[in-house]
Amino acid sequence: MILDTVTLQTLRVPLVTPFTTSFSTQTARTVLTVRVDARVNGVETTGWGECGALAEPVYSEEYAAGAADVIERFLLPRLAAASRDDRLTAETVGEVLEPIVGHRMAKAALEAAVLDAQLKASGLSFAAYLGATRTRVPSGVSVGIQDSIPRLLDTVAGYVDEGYQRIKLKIQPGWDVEPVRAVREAHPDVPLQVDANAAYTLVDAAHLRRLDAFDLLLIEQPLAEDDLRQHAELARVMTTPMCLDESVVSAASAADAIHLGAAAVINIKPSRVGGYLEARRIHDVARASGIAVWCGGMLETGLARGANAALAALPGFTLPGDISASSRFYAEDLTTPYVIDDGHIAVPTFPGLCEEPHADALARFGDAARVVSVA
Ligand code: OSB
Ligand code: MG
Repeated sequence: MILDTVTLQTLRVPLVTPFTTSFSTQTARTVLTVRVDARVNGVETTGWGECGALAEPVYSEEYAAGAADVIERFLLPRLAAASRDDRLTAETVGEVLEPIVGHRMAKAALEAAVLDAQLKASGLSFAAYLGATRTRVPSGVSVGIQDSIPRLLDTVAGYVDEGYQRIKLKIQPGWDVEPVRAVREAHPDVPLQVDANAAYTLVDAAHLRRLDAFDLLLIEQPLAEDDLRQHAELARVMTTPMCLDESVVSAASAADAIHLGAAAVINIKPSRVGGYLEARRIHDVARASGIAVWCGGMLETGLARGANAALAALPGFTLPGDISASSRFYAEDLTTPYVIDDGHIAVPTFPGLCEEPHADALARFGDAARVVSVA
């Protein structure tokens, strides 16, 4: 692939309802978009990616403005050099950017845009490229921390009525056992799980064990990102399966977590791990070890929601992901909205990872696009 230009734009897309986790309340998604204009074997092609980084470094150390900076200052010059040496493909982006430490969400956005451009040039869908084995994936929903238990029950009932096949409740100290008990009593059979976003410490082990009473599919990331050994210790005293999100940043860290007994389940978020290709490697590692995986989310817009669905259509994704309809977060998506149909999201069949975003949505939600020449 020969790169011509890369365009960065930061959007602020309003959320239909505030989303509260143990680390923040968001009322809009700040999303950095990457557009790549390139040629593959002389054929002009355009690809799009979005960066998973939030506006603030509260989920991980990355944040949208920082991602834009590292892309422009350090990542694009390396991609441009690889392009000039004629060794740039989606499959080489990872190794070309490897000397820059960390910044996985920034790298993932670039890899996605290059991959989208490459697949569009050859007319191949992302699902076909990956070897996906399903045409639709079961849809789960992540439910933020609410003001009261009655409000939580209303919110959950609404999602159950829409057909969501699995409910994930965000928890934090002071919002855990009682809300989970209330939802379990109202929905005795719904597949239910919780996500603490690292809000607890091992001192809370006895308290967290009370969650074992509610037949949860899993507990996601109760402890800090670097507490792998402590997660293993907590896993030994709880019957609820331990799932890691923030702690798993690569296939190597996934293998470590599995071998330490810190993860019985892994949430695979393509952005968190540096891109879809590393996400597939984690799927492969987990599958070889008999560890279940599911696809997590970062409030993706239509630029990445369908690609997540394609990833989740690989055979090792045996639990429903945080792949909900566009309407879960957005009144207006950047592309044709993803819809929930019979509890599922359809895996896209169009070439590439995403549809071209609607120009009017980019104009309404976006700042001035910044074209970076890379020739
Ligand atoms: O921990 O899974 C998480 C959103 C932002 C940051 C972290 C997380 C989440 C979610 C929402 O739970 C998942 C989604 O539906 O996109
Ligand atoms: Mg999580």
